[in-house]
Amino acid sequence: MTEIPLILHVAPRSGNCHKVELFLSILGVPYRTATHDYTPADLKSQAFRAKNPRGQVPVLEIGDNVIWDSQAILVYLARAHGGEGWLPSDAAAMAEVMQWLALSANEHLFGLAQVRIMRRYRHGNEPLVLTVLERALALAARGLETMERRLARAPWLALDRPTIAEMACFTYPALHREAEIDLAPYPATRAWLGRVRALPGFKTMEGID
Ligand SMILES: N[C@@H](CCC(=O)N[C@@H](CS)C(=O)NCC(=O)O)C(=O)O
Repeated sequence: MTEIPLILHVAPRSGNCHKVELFLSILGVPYRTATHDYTPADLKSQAFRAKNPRGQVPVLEIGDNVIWDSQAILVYLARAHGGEGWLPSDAAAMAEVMQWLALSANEHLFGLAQVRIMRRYRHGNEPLVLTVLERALALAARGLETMERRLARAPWLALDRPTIAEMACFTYPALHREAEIDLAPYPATRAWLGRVRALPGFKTMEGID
């Protein structure tokens, strides 16, 4: 059986790309890289957004499968190439590993990585100091746009059925009124909120209409 070649989309000095290259190297899995730059013409192009709606690296292509997000790529590689060792399927052990991926995706990305960018690699004319609200609004829009792109062509976020991706991504968009964020530009996401609400056993909370 011929191996499907792995293509890892990267950009210079990206710590998130390094996480993946580190693991590929430890696993001894062969791959080739496609290097991008941080200009809107590259990472924010329609062609690249078709691979990653967030317009970010890393992205891993395995034939027709395209995976974005360093945490998701690590999970894929661990299960596809690492057996039970790097990401066990035992419920408690899997959750213990996932806690640290969550820390990497939150505190490290929005703490250490942001401080590094601000102190060293601020690109172009991006203002150094955005208010906390401006930064949060930009991230909110990127999250909602990413969901909208997927939900415009599929009923559920990850697979052809509800998964824990729905559990993870429902609540804050559903609380948009409290955040004073208008969901009018996101019709597919609004329809999806309705589908999640219709799941058997759905439980609401104050602030969700
Ligand atoms: N949560 C994402 C974050 C990816 C990320 O922040 N990538 C940076 C490079 S390290 C990027 O593409 N920045 C360009 C941009 O956000 O426009 C992941 O873990 O892959």
